[in-house]
Amino acid sequence: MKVAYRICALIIIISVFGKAKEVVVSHKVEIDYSELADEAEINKHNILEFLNKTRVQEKYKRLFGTLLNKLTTYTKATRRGSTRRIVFGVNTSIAAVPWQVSLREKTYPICGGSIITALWLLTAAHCLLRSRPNDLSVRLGSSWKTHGGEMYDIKESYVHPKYIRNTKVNDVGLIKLYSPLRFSARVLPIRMVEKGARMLADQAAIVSGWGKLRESGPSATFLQSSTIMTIAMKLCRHSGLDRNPIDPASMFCAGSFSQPAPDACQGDSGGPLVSEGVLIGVVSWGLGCARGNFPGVYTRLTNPVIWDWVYGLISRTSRTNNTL
Ligand code: 4AZ
Repeated sequence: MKVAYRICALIIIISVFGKAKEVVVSHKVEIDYSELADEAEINKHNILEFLNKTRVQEKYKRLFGTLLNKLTTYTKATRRGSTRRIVFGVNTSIAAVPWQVSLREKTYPICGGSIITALWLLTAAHCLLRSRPNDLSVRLGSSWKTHGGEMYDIKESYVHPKYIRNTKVNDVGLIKLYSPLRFSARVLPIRMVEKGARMLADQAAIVSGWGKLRESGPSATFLQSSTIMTIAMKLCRHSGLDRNPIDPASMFCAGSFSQPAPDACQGDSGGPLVSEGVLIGVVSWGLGCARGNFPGVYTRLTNPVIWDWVYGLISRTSRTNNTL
């Protein structure tokens, strides 16, 4: 009987300490049980007596209380933190979205973009309007906004000829690099959607970038991403957005308008929206960020007016390169 008690008590101790350790590891909350564990080890032959000592019970309660406090503080901090991300996004390694680039004007980050070939990057037209190619550069292959990866100068930039500034119709632009990229696990192109492909509503897609973490907040230093859903045009037009014109030919909506939900924000513009491994959209515009009733608006890459222009440009230069 006594032996059975001892075994039970040992199991309890091991599982309690084991659990505490698990929690500690998974949440990176550190608490030192070694003193208690050492004492338990010394007293293991008389484990019940050891556990029943008031001193031990007090100590255990105290330690458990500390652990609980730390966990509560940690949970509150992460909850607070999560409202500060891409706007409800999560920290994301560049290796998960290796096509993502950071577009800079005189080293100041202004927009996102996507690698579509070794020589060409896709972004939003409105990201290219204010600057000359000489003032632009890109950082790629890094999860951090301000360091790591590689910086490349830009040789040429192009804005869609039918881009309309005040309505953001055909909001797409292309960037040509001086020399082809060396691809790696952190620098890879993304396949662009097929021309005229049928786009479905309620499809999951990943949006990423170093844009603002909340509407009038700071921007991310570490890459953020979030899974959002494509929204049927009929529904989108009934959202809070309908005060502003949504051009169904060159735009589509994604995100949510029934509750505050993940959304792109200022600085994410030009960045990718990827569904099932295919680039379907470019972050274009919205009214504020993650407000609930205003989903994000993305450039519709399946639109032949947009698709033909992109392919026309990138294949014209690869033909020219072939003849060199
Ligand atoms: C912007 O200003 C911007 N919530 C981009 C996306 C959204 C809002 C603003 C979508 O670049």
